[in-house]
Amino acid sequence: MKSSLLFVEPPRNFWFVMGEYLPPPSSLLILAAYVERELPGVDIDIVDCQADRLDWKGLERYIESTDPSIVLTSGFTTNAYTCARTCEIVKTVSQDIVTIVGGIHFSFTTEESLRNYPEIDYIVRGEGEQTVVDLIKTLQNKGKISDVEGISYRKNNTIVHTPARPLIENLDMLPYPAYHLVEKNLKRYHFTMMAGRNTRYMILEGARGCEHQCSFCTQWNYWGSRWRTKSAKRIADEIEFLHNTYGGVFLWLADDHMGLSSRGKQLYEELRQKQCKDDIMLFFQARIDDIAQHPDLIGNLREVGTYWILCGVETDSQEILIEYKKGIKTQDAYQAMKIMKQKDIFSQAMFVIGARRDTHESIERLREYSNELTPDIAIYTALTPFPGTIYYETAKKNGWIEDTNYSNYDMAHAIMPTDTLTRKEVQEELWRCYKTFYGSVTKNIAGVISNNKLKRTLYRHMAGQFVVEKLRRLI
Ligand code: B12
Repeated sequence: MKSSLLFVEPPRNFWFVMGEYLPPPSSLLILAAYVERELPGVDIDIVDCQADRLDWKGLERYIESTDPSIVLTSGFTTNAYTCARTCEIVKTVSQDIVTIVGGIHFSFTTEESLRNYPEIDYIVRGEGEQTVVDLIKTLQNKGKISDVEGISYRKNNTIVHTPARPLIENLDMLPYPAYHLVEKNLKRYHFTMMAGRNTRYMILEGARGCEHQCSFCTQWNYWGSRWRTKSAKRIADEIEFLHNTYGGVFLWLADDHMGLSSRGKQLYEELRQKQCKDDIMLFFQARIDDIAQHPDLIGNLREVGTYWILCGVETDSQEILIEYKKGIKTQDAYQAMKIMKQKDIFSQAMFVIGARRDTHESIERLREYSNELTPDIAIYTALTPFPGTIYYETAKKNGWIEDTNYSNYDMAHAIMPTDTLTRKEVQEELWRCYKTFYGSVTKNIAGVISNNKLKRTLYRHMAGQFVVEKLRRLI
């Protein structure tokens, strides 16, 4: 079998809550880099429909004209249908093209996805690099598919799941993401609200998984309850490489949390030796307890380019935090916000509404709490039962899930009611959260004319994108 691989980032809807942006297809770039290194004779192409402005018809034409032997695509729950649609288009072009999908959503819904989408040939479960290389080689050599660990597929009328593949122990062995395969698009990747329209946006990965077990999150479960990190040196080298080679400025570290205690200091030591530290805008996610315990490290990381930190505050209710298995105290949030302010870091706080015990009153308290915390930006989300989470299992068992259309699983749509609120009321409460935080005229005027450039951009952008109005329309 000839081998030419086409990685597809399908046409997608963006998450309007964060305004206008165009992200690089990070999962595909990370995966493609490994395949390119391990299978040097194979042709590899990446088509990014967003950046190339291709709609579904355009993608079909692209596939027809490039005639790949294998098409690979990736998605998470809310955009999984775009992967299925990609595979469907592939099969209309030619039944002979093999389709492979991977990522969190498909890994947790293998049976359902293979049943619903006959156009998907193989699902790669979990960590993709070694499995996909093994699968491609096996397809090339017409080998025994059942010997490939970590895949699910249909055989006759049954669905076969081969045993899970062990995780890669040393993430430093992974190559740098294959940005050279999307070089013509580099100038297009941006995140207006976070860094401005013309600032080059790149995503890199420093760790996989999480050692915590939040009940609404898929990540820890997906990565086998482990947190594996690249070395601080490797992360700093990768940052330097992306900046020096491709001009990356707004660099988004994809890790689910920074892990300040275990690598904050080392990362600082490594980055302070790099010249690029003065030119980059580093973004990462961190836990509020971790920030509260390490004010100095936050200051250090500010010195080496960190300018925006996202943290999950979730709720003001200690009971709900316990239900979420979050392992933080509401008090940590005050401390964390204060530290970020002192250290001149833009703070993004994430909140969740719609827990089973949430009421109008409890959500009102959450609104007051989020206002009191005064993060630079507050993002409110509706509790979403992503397949693979503890919450999904509980919600499914109890019949709480009212909306089964995965494309709405974007955390801006209410999917479940609570004990006392209908789903519509949860949606309405979500809108009220944004209205309260961003709707205040005084605050908006202060934001739009703020001395802080980021704050100015944010408020102008929020107003320009009509985010509050878009949320109202979801009710
Ligand atoms: C960067 C990022 C974004 C970027 C864009 C990412 C992109 N390139 O499209 C932005 C900011 C736009 C974004 C938006 C959203 N995101 Co986001 N995002 C991430 C983040 C932080 C990193 C993604 C990444 O590059 N990971 C690194 C790669 C290497 O990991 P990976 O994707 O898992 O891929 C590996 C394997 O899964 C597998 N694999 C994956 N795909 C494929 C495909 C094939 C063919 C194969 C063989 C293997 C394979 O191989 C890879 C290497 O081992 C992740 C968290 C995380 N750490 O992954 C969240 C995450 C994916 N996002 C999430 C969510 C919920 C969202 C939003 C809905 C809302 C929100 N609150 O942020 C929006 C939706 C946007 C939309 N409408 O599409 C959730 C998804 C949960 C779920 N189960 O669906 C995650 C997991 C965060 C979390 N902790 O819950 N996101």
